[in-house]
Amino acid sequence: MRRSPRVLWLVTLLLAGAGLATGLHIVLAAHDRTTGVRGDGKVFGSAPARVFTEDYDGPPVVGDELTRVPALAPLQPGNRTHHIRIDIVPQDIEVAPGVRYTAWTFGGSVPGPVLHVREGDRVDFTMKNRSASTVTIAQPWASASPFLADLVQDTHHGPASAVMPMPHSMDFHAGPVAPDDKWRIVMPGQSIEFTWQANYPGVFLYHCGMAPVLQHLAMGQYGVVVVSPRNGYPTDAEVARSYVVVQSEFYLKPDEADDGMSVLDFDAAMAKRPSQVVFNGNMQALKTTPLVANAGERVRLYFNNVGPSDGTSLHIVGAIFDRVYYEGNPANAMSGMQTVQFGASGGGVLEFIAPEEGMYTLVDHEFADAQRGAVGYIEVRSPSGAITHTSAMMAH
Ligand SMILES: [Cu+2]
Repeated sequence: MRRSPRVLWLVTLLLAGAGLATGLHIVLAAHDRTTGVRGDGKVFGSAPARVFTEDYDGPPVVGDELTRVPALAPLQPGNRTHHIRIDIVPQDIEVAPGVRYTAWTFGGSVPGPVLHVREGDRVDFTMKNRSASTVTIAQPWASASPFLADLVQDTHHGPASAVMPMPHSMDFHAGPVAPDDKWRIVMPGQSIEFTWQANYPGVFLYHCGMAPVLQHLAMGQYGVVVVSPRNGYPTDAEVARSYVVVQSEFYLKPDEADDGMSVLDFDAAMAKRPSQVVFNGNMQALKTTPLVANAGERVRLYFNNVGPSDGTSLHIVGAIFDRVYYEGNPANAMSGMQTVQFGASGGGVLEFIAPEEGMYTLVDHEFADAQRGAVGYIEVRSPSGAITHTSAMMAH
């Protein structure tokens, strides 16, 4: 068993988690929770989270609103309540050519599923910590969610089931709630249910909040929630194509006990020296499968820079961000930006007009990070969608 050397520190972390969880429960008892709807439609306050055990071994991701990057689910008209499940499952995945590690994931991939809701929607969320059992992530459950159907098509991760018992939690940046209640620690085999209201539009991070958070983020526990504005963005009618792009860092080193695998290099994470910086969870994701647009189209990116510890200077070689809604809020509109900066966990909606046929490069203009992998291609075809032009790929 290649993981036997890790058993000791896993047990140590489990004990630390149990101690922290007990502390949180004491804090919870002192809270008074009231529910209120404000005049502007925002809701603050919801029922306490419920931690329980369930005999559930079904699909790890359930909900029509959940997709795999770069896809975004369509929205139904009006406000609604979304009943979604995203379980925690460890998976062996590849993040760069020849670099595989046992990721801690939400739903089976890094990043986890993209959730799309509308401002004012409610999310009824369920999550089971299945880190102690083997979970098959795609088949036979592809119909449970577009995310799982998309994952069957994934050509980059090459996921394989893994077991790594560990306490985890879920923190939705999109949900303003008491973190010591909703984001509480869930032990292996336990489940949690809670509700939150999408009060603000934006492109929000979600992630595990178990200490040390740096470790759980670096291991792959993150994804994004897109909350579309109640009244849309001013440019909605002009947008021809939309994509979700998530930037994140990995801190990996070869596993001395297994020459086929890598493991977390926590010293490198503390020193902010990533081994890879990638778009959509894999160094090759947007290189071998470029985003596509036709010349003249307005293209929208829903972007989040996860970190866990580094910012980004997002740029497209050959294009200008015609309109940017910083953090994804239509009130934060900016125009004509060459480069947009995002700190760790920051996001936004960025639009550009595809100038003419050719191959464009999405890049973190902090070029040490581009060297580490933060490069993706946007293939712009002719206005009719035909490819009539062959270009040499720029070297980055
Ligand atoms: Cu975690």
